[in-house]
Amino acid sequence: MTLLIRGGTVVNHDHTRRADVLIEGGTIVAVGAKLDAPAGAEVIDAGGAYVLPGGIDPHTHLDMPFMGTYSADDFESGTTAAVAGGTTMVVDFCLPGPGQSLLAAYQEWRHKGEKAVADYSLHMAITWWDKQVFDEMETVVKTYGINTFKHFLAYKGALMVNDDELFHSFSRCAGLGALPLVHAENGDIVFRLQQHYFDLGVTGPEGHSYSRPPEVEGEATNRAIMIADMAGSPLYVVHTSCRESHEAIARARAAGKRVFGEPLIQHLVLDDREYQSKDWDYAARRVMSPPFRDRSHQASLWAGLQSGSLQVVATDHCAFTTDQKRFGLGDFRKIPNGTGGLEDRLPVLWDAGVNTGRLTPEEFVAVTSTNIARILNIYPRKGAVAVGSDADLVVWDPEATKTVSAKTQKSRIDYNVFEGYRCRGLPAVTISRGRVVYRDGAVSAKPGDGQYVERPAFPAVHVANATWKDLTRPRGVERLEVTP
Ligand code: DUC
Ligand code: ZN
Ligand code: ZN
Ligand code: ZN
Repeated sequence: MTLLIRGGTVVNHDHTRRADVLIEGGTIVAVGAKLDAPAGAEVIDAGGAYVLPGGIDPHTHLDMPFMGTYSADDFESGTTAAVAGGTTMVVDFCLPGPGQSLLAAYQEWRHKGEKAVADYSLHMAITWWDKQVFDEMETVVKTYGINTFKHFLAYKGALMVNDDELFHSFSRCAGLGALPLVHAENGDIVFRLQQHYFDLGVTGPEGHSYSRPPEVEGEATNRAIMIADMAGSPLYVVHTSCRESHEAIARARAAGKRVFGEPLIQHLVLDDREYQSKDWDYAARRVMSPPFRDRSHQASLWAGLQSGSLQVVATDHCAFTTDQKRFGLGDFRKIPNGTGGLEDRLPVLWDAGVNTGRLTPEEFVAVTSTNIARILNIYPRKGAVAVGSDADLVVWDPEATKTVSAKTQKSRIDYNVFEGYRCRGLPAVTISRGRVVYRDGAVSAKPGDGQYVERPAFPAVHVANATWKDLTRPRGVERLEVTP
């Protein structure tokens, strides 16, 4: 199949130019001025619109067993929402059940992923530590093409790992050339604060926000950064939501540490006044972890994206219906944590970022696609409009407008946390590996069209990583070796 996108302005993270894009068999084969359409090629007239690399959302929870239920969007509805919003690849979290082998969990998640309409990849969660986990991590990296391992410092009694487990796992990541990810909230203190507010009679959704203040995130981010440094691994902090966490990351980077931070689109534009709503459903629908913050934190997150101390904008798409949220009526601790955003991330970020002058179109491409492709070691296959790259593209109309509404969204849930947000700048056409998957409001991709994307380990970065080793290690000891 041959496709020519004519008359657009191609935006990459590092340059912008008027160029046509020629695609053959799923791959970009030419980018240049006035390309001829080969016989039989389909031609898309970009009419002066932008042509961007497809969005990559590195943080989704589709069909995830969590808090007594399953997230409502699965790989079919989730990736359908993604392509309708200009995102052509998601990276979801493979979450082994208690005692489950990582290898069995991987097979389970690949099975879930068979319904994906767009490309997907997986992170592996490490939620306890033993010799089997140590051994299986190698297969996960070398055979399954997963180079990222997720660690929760929150969700005490469920997913949370302690510092000993964290140090072991980070060290193992370093040895395998993998990147540890961390959900940074101090789960012990969250647990205490939850009990405290509940005992005071705070049972509604506002209790969720009170019990997870920025300090628990700042503490956990600093701790994870120091542990990663001592283990000789880089670190990726998911859903960086507050000044305290951003400052820890910026400080670490200034000290030479490879630490990355990922704000969510929700935290960039929504704030904690939402939890004060008198409407229980309204507030509970917005319960996620970390919670929306006081508005003052938003300026810090935007500044991080502008300066490069934060690199990626994601969604943590983990959607629950209102009925599911009602599991927590009378006790905010039981409200399933999570919000949606897959369809809205690019349009809302363009409007709040590019239209306001906070981000250039090139910076928009960097934080929605290129930076994460590089961090996940799939660049330039993904994240670039370049010869040889997968033809995952968005024809982006900067003048098109819409008002976000649950009535028209592709997600299965019955509300949208961005409801009423007026966006200017929308995907006109989304292309996944050379096929049009979205145009004129309709998704044409089918379940199974999405492919699993393997991500190889990155050996070289790790030896260079620990700043700590220079001070304390005997000569010749590259890395503290931790075994089970
Ligand atoms: N936060 C959420 O809001 N949902 C899923 C997991 C998480 O960390
Ligand atoms: Zn299967
Ligand atoms: Zn999380
Ligand atoms: Zn998450």
